[in-house]
Amino acid sequence: MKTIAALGAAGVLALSGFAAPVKVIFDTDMITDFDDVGALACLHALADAGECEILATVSSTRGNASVGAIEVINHYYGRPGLPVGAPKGMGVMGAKPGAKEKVDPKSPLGGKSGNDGGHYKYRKLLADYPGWYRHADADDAPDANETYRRVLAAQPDGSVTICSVGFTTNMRRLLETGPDAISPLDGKTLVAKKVKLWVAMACQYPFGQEYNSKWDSESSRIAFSQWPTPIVFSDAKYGRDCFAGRAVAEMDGPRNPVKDVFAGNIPPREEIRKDSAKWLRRCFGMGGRAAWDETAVLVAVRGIEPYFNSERGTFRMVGGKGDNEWAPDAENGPHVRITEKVSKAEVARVIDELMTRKPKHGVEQSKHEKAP
Ligand SMILES: [Ca+2]
Repeated sequence: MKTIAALGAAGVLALSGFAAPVKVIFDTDMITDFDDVGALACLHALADAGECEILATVSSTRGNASVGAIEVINHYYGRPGLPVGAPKGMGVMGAKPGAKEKVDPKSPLGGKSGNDGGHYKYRKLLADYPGWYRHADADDAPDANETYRRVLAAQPDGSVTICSVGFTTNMRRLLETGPDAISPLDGKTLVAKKVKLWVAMACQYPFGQEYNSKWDSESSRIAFSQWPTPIVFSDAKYGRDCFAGRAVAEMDGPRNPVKDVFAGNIPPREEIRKDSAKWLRRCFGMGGRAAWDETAVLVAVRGIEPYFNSERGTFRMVGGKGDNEWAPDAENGPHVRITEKVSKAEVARVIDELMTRKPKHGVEQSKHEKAP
């Protein structure tokens, strides 16, 4: 069994420059912000280049268009059959974090004033790309536990990287699964046997509330404290001023769902320039949107070394309100947090280059030119 003690954070630091394609399960909230779309686009571009193999793409939210949005992007890149899933019975519901009510998938599209926390962009994606998805409502998708267990059971030992850019609900639920028809192993044993690494976009460094950790904080507490493999964190501080996506928003050529999402949600340069409060500049920058999730994909597929330095330490959830802390521990820290190495502008250029690549096996562009 591969444990943190056996491989250790020190071993993670050497995990770069993989010769074989990295086997990745991608776990995203796809509920409000849209760096998730950039991250999934980067992952597909890296798969097209033979750098990774995408095993599954699951949502960490439910009662919304998250799974359908994932499927639209998978379809664009010519991988419409990728396994998907969503949590059942717990987790962040609806289109606004913490919402108790389900959002009606048939509700009017487009308006930015609705109480949907920004999920309108994903419902719009489904409306604009009809026929490109199988699950309009994430609640109709398979249980993420089943997807995880089926995919993991079929893979070689110690071969799978999980890249999470959303909530931790699925990881917690997976750890709590028991033996079933898919595998005689319980969740924790299955993870320890099959998973090499969990790359998590999480952690407010050095202390605070981070979006992905806090909204299902009990799952974060359980998952991060009980996870039996190394974990690398791409923390909120790293990504918040690494801006990417304007390149894809402004690229020439036919429309596509990645371009649509970024073009529809990045403010014009002039608007940012005039923003006296500098709020837009902090959120978007001239380069696009903060690339929290895309950096996690780079780490998952290319490793830490090409673009990042790192710090060993311990991540833990503290209290009951979704706070976390990071305690540096260069000698014995079980976790790793990425830090700056090459400039963030250079990292953003790498991300932009990936996001603007034409899909290798993508659908015929002409087929969706007719969409509104
Ligand atoms: Ca996300």
